[in-house]
Amino acid sequence: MKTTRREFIKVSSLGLGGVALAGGGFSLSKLFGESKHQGLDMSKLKRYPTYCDVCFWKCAAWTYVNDKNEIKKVAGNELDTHCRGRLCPRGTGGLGMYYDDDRLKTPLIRVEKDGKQTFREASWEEALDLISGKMKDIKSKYGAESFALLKHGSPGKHFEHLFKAFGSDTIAEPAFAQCRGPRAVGFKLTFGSAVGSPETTDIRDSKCLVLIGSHIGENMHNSQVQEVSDAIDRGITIITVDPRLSTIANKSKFWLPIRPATDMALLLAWMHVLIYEELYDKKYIDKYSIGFDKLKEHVRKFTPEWAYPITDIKPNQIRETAREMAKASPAVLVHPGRHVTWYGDDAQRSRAIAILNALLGSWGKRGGFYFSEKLKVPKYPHPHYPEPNWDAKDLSKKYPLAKTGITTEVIRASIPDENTEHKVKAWMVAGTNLTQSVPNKKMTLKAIEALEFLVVVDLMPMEITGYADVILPECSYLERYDMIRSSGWRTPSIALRMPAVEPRFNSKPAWWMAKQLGEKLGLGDYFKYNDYKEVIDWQLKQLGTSLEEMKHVGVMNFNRNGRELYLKDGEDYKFKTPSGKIELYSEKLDKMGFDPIPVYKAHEKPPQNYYRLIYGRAPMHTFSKTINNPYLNDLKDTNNLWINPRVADIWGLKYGQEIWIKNQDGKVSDFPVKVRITERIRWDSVYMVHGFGHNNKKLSRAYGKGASDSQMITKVLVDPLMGGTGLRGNFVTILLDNPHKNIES
Ligand SMILES: Nc1nc2c(c(=O)[nH]1)N[C@H]1C(S)=C(S)[C@@H](COP(=O)(O)OP(=O)(O)OC[C@H]3O[C@@H](n4cnc5c(=O)[nH]c(N)nc54)[C@H](O)[C@@H]3O)O[C@H]1N2
Ligand SMILES: Nc1nc2c(c(=O)[nH]1)N[C@H]1C(S)=C(S)[C@@H](COP(=O)(O)OP(=O)(O)OC[C@H]3O[C@@H](n4cnc5c(=O)[nH]c(N)nc54)[C@H](O)[C@@H]3O)O[C@H]1N2
Ligand code: SF4
Ligand SMILES: [Mo]
Repeated sequence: MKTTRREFIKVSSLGLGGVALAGGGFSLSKLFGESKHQGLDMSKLKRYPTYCDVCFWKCAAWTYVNDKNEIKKVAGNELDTHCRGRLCPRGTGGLGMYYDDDRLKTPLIRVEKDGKQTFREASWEEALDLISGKMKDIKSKYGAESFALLKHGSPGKHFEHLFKAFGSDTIAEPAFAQCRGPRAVGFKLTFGSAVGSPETTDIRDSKCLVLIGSHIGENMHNSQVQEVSDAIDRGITIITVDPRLSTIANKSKFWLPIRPATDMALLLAWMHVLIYEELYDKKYIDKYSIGFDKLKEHVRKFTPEWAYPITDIKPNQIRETAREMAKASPAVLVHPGRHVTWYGDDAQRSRAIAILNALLGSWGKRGGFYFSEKLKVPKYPHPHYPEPNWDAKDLSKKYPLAKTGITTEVIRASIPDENTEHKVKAWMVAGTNLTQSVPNKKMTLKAIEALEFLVVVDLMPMEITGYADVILPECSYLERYDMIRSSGWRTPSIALRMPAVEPRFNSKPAWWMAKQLGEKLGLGDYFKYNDYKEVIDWQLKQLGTSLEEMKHVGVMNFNRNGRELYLKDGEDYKFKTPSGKIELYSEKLDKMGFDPIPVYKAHEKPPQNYYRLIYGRAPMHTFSKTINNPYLNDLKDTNNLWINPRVADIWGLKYGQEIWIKNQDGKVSDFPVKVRITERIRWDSVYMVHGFGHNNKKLSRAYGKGASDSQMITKVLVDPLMGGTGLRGNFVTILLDNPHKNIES
């Protein structure tokens, strides 16, 4: 289907303006006023550098503070490649993380009172003594390895150091098995390198961009969105494959509304067209790859006519889009996506995407994938970490290509009646709302029930905190130092995060908690500094600058020192694969008993009256963590369920009607969700934005608003290569009446 080009969602237009326009008692307009600078006299404000923590793009920014030490604004740093001086709406609204009065305020300890469990306030000393005591206790009973760290983002890094010093490398985060792990594995197997974060996609110079379920524009990764927006202005061809007319699909030359779970068939058919119409980059393939003949034979039968009944995409559209890609080659990007844990064959689908890029000769080419360069920040000296007897990777042995811990395997090893080689007895959870971000909540809760101890470090009273024995309140990124941001990019850069104000309430930075715990555990040698800024200053001096200098600039960009950004014509290049070539056929996979070339395998279809549950991002929210943010909640306070008009007709639904959903395993949504009837979604699927449906009443704005996709994901399609948890194999049906009515009355 061809669509007309419309103006693409611009970061700037959705940025400050969007947030400032929001009404409500706690809106930015109140803080900023109405004029160009929202009524602020910028000359009267002091500014402090930071990098944004609302998502993992880590845009460098300035925090503006007035003479009463009130934060007035967070704005992009002009020097920064991640944001090019402009923050996305979430970044602009980041000060809501600071101003949210629902924040955790002081350490809390679970106690029993009159036969009921409750939290009581505690001093830091008491809470940290309790935690270090438990850590020692677990270590002496079961070994340090049995104390696991489940983490995400900045706080996790500080605790990782503590845990490794303590003797535990039982560490995992959702960024791997719930996010981009399959992509890293698929690209590494093929090119010997992953695409990293920020991705090494050269959208700036690309002529054709293919997006496979990657919804840039709703996925608001800042400079990536800006590059796409610029590319649209200069006339790039975009091909979007998505069962939903996403924002970017709406701006694409081609929207292919694929039947969900069948992308592999389309990828194989595209390879077929490129090879059999001789459109692929012959010189590139001859010079850099191995296994072409096997690939050619493999895809011989995967014609567009074969793919049509599987994917619902017409053969002429498959051919036409393949030719568009070839026309732009090598300045063409089949985007690898980011959240790619979909159907359990995700590493193989990522590999198919990598192979397609190889056929188009785009890896290492302008407008394709560039070679990034990153500055290595020297490690602050500390003794060697002790060698643990086992670690998280040992828990993931059945997934031979998992290069890092798998959250779900750490969780499984915490359940007594699961047959695992090692047992986990206690967790620290830092910066991850596990019950929302890891599927199969029932399993997570079973593990939590069996744990001897659970400590949660968070900013907000998120659901996971409700299960903790001890809760430690971290201060927000605007109130703390953190590690130096060092980015791999076209050119290397570093950025500083420093506090603009003192922590609110009785909250503390993660580095401080880690150091206190370290000292209580007799690991003081690993924390030989009084303040983390000493670590940063030492590191910056090794890099030829200093904390003082970085406070003035926030960001420092460096020249490239290593190889060139792109491959030169005919350049010899050794890929970091076993053969030194791009591996279209993988001997390694073959030896491991996996398909050496990706194969299409049919996935389960929705049963009658059920629809596949798909989900994604909204531009103004990050996962579950921003839903209660006063400013961002003003912009969007609930999600709704996208339903095709054909389906709405069958059920007699009206726009805006409240319904409940039930999945294939009988799981019913806690809260109702409003219906959005739209042609923008296929009839076999329903769609919602992830992160809503919070069930902790302490989140005054987020509680009970919308439905949680996570709650419906009880079935997990596990990737046999690397343990990724495919989340899109769940089906829901519609309940018109409140299923909780009797329980509530
Ligand atoms: N169903 C479903 N599951 C998913 C996804 C999905 O789309 N749908 N997406 C997947 C993807 S791509 C990813 S990357 C993961 C993301 O998974 P997570 O990173 O776990 O995402 P959140 O649910 O936002 O949880 C972040 C937690 O960190 C807390 N936090 C925020 N700021 C701070 C801070 O400064 N310090 C501390 N200590 N804590 C802080 C928040 O309050 C929140 O509890 O989820 C994955 N899981
Ligand atoms: N605003 C905002 N931006 C974010 C984030 C955020 O929380 N908020 N999170 C960041 C993170 S950590 C990540 S990992 C990325 C994730 O962002 P992306 O990797 O871009 O996307 P997903 O969330 O996986 O993609 C959802 C899209 O896939 C489509 N889809 C569903 N099923 C199928 C299918 O079978 N085939 C195809 N072809 N498409 C399908 C959905 O309709 C939807 O449009 O976003 C990042 N950017
Ligand atoms: S993309 Fe937005 S939320 Fe993410 S770091 Fe940048 S400004 Fe912050
Ligand atoms: Mo992610």
